[in-house]
Amino acid sequence: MTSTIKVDLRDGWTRITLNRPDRLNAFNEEMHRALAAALDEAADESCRAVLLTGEGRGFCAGQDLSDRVGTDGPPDLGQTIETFYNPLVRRLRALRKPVVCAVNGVAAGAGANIALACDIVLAARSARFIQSFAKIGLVPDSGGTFFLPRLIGEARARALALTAEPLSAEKAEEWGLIWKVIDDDSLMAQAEALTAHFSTQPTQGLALIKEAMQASSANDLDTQLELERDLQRQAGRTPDYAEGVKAFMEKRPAAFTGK
Ligand code: T3D
Repeated sequence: MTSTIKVDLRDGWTRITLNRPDRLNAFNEEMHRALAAALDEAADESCRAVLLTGEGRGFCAGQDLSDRVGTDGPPDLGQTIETFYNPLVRRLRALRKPVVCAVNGVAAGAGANIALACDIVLAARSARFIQSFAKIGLVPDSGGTFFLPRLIGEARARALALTAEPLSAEKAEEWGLIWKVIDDDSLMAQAEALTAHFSTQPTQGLALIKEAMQASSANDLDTQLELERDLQRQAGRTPDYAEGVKAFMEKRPAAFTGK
């Protein structure tokens, strides 16, 4: 049987590919479980960066809707959100290393918001982002109502969520929803190069940057300043910080170990 997730272990980083291309990599329970396991493995310190992408012409079409027909009575969608989607977003955010997302094609429903939960989103020029939920009577999940207004402002967030209109990758970049649009045929090479680069960088420091950025949405300036102080204290105690300063003074590239 074909695996719903492909995991490629590279030198210091991991590429995870959603692998249900016939369904545009829509999520079923098996894929959720396999992805959770892959991300748990990527939490190991031997992995210093993660690349998430999709197989075929789509990145991810959200929930596999064929699993939602023919049930007796209305399904308890809160249950799947609680069991699968919320833990997935929390896992991505909690990984103490950069997660790059290469959106290789359409990202719809939860698929769009899972991309936004990653640290850096690169998208193929042909990709589209669709908050499909309204079309089927649902509410954006997987952090959509959190990420969208923060990234692109409430007016655009509300319109995307209420209309379910597709947003082109170019517009997504222009609006600040994602980091960069890349020509389709260079997307994977550039995404892999960026992830490989992160795997050679001061991993503890990058994890602390992630932590600071994440906390800022809920904090006022004073609280954030205090957090920065505390995180800087931690960063300053890492061997990679010592190496970074030494390498700078010796005018040579730093040899970070991720410690
Ligand atoms: O239920 C819960 O647990 C609650 C959680 C919900 C989270 C969610 O994500 S809800 C939102 C679910 N997703 C959608 O509503 C998106 C549905 N898909 C689409 O609107 C379109 O497929 C796309 C706009 C994404 C792409 O359109 P297009 O024209 O490029 O491709 P297509 O022909 O529609 O899709 C290709 C195939 O994938 C097709 O199968 P076929 O006809 O070749 O056998 C299509 O049925 C299948 N597919 C695409 N998306 C899904 C799907 N099959 C099942 N579920 C899907 N989400």
